[in-house]
Amino acid sequence: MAREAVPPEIARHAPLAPMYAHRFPLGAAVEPRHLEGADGHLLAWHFNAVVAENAMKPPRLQPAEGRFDFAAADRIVAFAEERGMTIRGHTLLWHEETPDWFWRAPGGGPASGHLVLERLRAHILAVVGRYRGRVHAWDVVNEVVDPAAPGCLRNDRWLQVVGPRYVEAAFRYAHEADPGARLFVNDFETTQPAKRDCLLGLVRDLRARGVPVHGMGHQMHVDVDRPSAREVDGTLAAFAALGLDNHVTELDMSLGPAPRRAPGDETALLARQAARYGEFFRVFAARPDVKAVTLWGLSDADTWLIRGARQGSGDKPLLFDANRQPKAAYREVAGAAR
Ligand code: 9MR
Repeated sequence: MAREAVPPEIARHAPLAPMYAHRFPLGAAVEPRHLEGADGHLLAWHFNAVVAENAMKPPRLQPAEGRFDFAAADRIVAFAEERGMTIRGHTLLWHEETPDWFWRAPGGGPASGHLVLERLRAHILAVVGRYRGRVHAWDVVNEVVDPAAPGCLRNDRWLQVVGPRYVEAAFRYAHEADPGARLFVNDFETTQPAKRDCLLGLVRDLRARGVPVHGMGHQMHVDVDRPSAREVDGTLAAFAALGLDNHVTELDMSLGPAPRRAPGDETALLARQAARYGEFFRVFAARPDVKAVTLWGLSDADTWLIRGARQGSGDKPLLFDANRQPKAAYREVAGAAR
């Protein structure tokens, strides 16, 4: 995007990131299309950090073995670097986003655990190596924990084919590729006690074995009811007590399931949302272990909560409305910085 003057309808609102500059970078998840036009201006005006919502996922970066496509990811990185924004990397390993070729042996048939790990190493060295010194933190593994599983690790293909050591391997490869990068376990519902205990156990065990894990990524896809800011604070404290950094990696706040929303409810829900955003940011600002906060999108015009199967949900989870104008939530977040 050429650096044209910021349109007045954006420039008339105080930019958010500088209000938190003394505490943590404030980021948004974007697709390349958000680098243009009104979204590009909104991103550059209010945020000083960025993460690729999808462009750095393995099937995008390596759709076929050895064939890399960095075009979309590079555009996001270039936008950020031109503006001095920090960049998080998402993600190196996720059961939902592992290309099928990972699991196939060259002659057909299933790949061995050994081959899968070789492929993981090649992928991570290529990706983390390309952005070495530029992407400051990586979600190395995403959503690997399941409190209902016997050993707390999700019973997915990674576990079935490689066994539990895939987690450690991913961290070691990432560290090998960029010893300066901060490396994270990233997951959702980290305030849920059983899930939290699994995650605490996982990172404790990794650290005890000298695996380079530096932080916990808390997605925080929350809603207007749950979890409470106090529960969030308690969870952050539990990870900080292990000496880990906390990153809030995918924050958004759903108004809740559309069928349960009565007509006319929206005003009250948006007010509740605003108040809770304020409470959450007060917790983040008060905790030195919170080293980054990222919103999972820019505005209510385009978020995963209104795409695909959720189209028509009428959800409005972010700080800016569908016209890219600040919501009450923006004002509460700004207020919480003071
Ligand atoms: O927002 C993302 C959506 O556009 C993708 O279709 C989906 C599958 O790749 O992933 C969404 O982002 C997810 C993130 O990568 C991991 N945590 C949950 C996020 C929301 O589903």
